Amino acid sequence: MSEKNIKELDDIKQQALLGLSSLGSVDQLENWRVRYLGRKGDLTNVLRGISNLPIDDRKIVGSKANKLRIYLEEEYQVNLSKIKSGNLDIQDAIDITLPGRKVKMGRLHPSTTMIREIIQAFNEMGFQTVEGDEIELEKYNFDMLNIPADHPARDQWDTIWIDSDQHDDLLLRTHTSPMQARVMEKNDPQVRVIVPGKCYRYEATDATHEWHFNQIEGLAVDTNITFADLKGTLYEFVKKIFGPSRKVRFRCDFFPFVEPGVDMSIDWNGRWIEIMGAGMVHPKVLEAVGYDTEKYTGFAFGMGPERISMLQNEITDIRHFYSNDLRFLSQF
Ligand code: FA5
Repeated sequence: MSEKNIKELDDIKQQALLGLSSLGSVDQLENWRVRYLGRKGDLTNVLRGISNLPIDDRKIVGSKANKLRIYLEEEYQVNLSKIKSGNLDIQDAIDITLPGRKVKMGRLHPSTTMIREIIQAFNEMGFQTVEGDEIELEKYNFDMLNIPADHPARDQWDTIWIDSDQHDDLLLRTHTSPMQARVMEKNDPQVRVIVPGKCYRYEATDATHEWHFNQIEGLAVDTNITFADLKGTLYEFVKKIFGPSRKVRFRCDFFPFVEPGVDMSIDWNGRWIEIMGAGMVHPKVLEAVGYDTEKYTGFAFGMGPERISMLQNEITDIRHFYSNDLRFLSQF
């Protein structure tokens, strides 16, 4: 008989403690007290029934029930003072008189904003966006672009090589131009793509040079593409980004993968700032991907969006972009 009562007391204890753990206010605690310790409460019922038990059981059950009553009363007091001191009472803990504070929102990095703006300008001119890997093979970064191993032009792109047991020809791409070859290898003409992405060079940094930066490559290949198409496309791009009256300068430049080659600069308070290299795709590059050079011609360009953002937003040092200073980043 006493076993049944003892089991009943154990159950009451278990339920009472479980109920206690989810209480948050004085009212809830009072309900809890009435349920377990009140005149008609679960534990009081057991205590009342003790007089009907056989004499031996009375002692055992009575002592256990009394211990439980004392224990639960103590728990009640402890929780009451906790709630009153604000530790537990969630409702009372919220000070609704505290003025609201503005939530700090994140925002796009200025490089990302610039890249998206440039991509949009070219998408509107019919260029499709593709992306490539930052870890590249020497073959695509150099050889396929008419820059063989002994070519002095390689020095122009100081390369960060990747140590690997299996490969001795892995590098962090120094420009986005390897994607020219990769896109043409996979697609027959016509091609009209824009390729944004990160590039890396082992070079000293200064106000206009970072060792890691973004580039946006452009490539158009078709029948009858001429240098006039290149100039027209880039003028249109400058108009879209800088407005109709910004001065632009083309100058001859050398890149082994174009012929003729140019660089394009933008007027910045009376100074020319170079923003991209460009030119007509070299026949050797077209040949390397199996294009018919009698039939197809193309133009290509590669620009630095951080440099363009500097011009657009009057930023005097490119190193701000990656120094993670919120005073700088939050201005854009
Ligand atoms: C190239 O990287 C050629 N691949 C561009 C090209 C593509 C030419 C297609 C012809 C045809 P260059 O090293 O000049 O060229 O870099 C192109 C642009 O990337 C620069 O005009 C500049 O805007 C940006 N750039 C280059 N080096 C850095 C650097 N260290 N930090 C920031 N921007 C850079």
